[in-house]
Amino acid sequence: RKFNVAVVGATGAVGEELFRVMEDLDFPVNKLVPLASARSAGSMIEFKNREVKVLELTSTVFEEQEIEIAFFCAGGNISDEFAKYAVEAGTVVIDNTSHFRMDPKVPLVVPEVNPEDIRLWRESGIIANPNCSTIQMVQSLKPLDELYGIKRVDVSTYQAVSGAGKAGMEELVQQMQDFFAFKLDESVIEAFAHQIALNVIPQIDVAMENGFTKEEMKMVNETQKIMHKNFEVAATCVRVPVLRSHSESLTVTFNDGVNVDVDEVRNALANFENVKVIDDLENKKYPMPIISTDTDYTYVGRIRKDVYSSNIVHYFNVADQVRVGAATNAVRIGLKWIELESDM
Ligand code: 11C
Repeated sequence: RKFNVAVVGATGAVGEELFRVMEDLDFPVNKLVPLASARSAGSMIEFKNREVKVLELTSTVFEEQEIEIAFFCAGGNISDEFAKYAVEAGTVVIDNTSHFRMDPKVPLVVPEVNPEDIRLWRESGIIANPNCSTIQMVQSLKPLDELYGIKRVDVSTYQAVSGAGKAGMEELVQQMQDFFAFKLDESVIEAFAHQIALNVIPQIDVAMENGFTKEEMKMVNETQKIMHKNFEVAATCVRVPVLRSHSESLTVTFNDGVNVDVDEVRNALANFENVKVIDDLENKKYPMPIISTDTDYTYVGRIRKDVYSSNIVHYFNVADQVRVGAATNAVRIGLKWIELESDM
C-alpha cells in the first residue's frame, strides 16, 4: 500500500533532496504534501515529473491532510513547535533535526546499524535521524565492532558547507566568485564564523564547557546511543570549502589483544550494506567528495594498520552530507518503518 507523506521544510536543501531520494528509492507515496512557512507556501516543487504546491505548515494540517508519515527538516525550533501536532494526528514523525535525538523515549536510527530500534517509535511517535557526521561514521564502525570489538575511536572531520544548508553553499560559491573578482575581502561572512573560501575552520556549532564543540559532542553521544555501546569517542570537527560531502579520518582502537588484519577489515567493510571500499593507494584510488557526491553510499579507503600498536586501524571515509547524512537516511528509516511497523 501507499502512504500520505508530508515534508516539513520542503524548500530547504534537505527537503528538496528528500523528493529526489523518494523518487530514486521508490518510496510508496500516495499523496505528497510539501509544507513550509507562510513565506514559501504557494510555491511549487517537482515530484515524479509533476508540480506539487507547497502548503503552509499549521497545527492542523497533519490531521486535515490525513498524513501518515512526516519528514521534518526545517530546524529544531520548528520540530519543537509542530512535531507534537503530527504525533497527535497519528502521524509517525521522522525528525532530521537534533531536537529529539537524545530523548530516551525517541529512537535514534541508522537503518544499516540499529534497525530494530525503530520498534520503539510508539513511545513518542517520533524517530530521530542522527547528525550527518555520525551517520557515515557508525556505518563504518558497526562492521568493525562486530569483527574485533571497539575500545576507542578518534576522528577528525572535513565537513562540507552543505551542513549549513543552502545558505552555507551559497556563501562558499559567492566567496569564490568574489576571490576571482579581487574582492574577497568585501565578501559577506554569515553562515560560518570566518571566511570559508580558501580556508578551513576548526569549529562547527557552538563551544561546550568541556572545550569540545556541540558538533563534536553529538558525534560522541549519538554514536553511543545508536550502537548501544559506551566505547570512548573523541572528535575534532572542521569545516572545509567542499560543497556537499563530509570526509572523516578515523583511528579505531580495538580491544586489547586484537591483531588487526587489514584484509579482514576491508572485507568486513565491503560486505556491509551501503558501504563501498575504494582502497588502492598505489593507483591513487581512495574515497573523495567528488566520488561520493550525489550518491547514496559511504565510501571507505586508506585502510592501514597502525605502525606501533597491532590493535589499531586507520582509515578515511566520505559520504554525501545531504543524501547519506540526511535525506537518504531519513527515507531509509521510513522504508524500514513501513517494513517493521506499519499495518500494510
Ligand atoms: C554540519 N553536522 O555539518 C552539521 C549539520 O545536527 O542535524 C547538521 C546538524 C544536525 O554543519
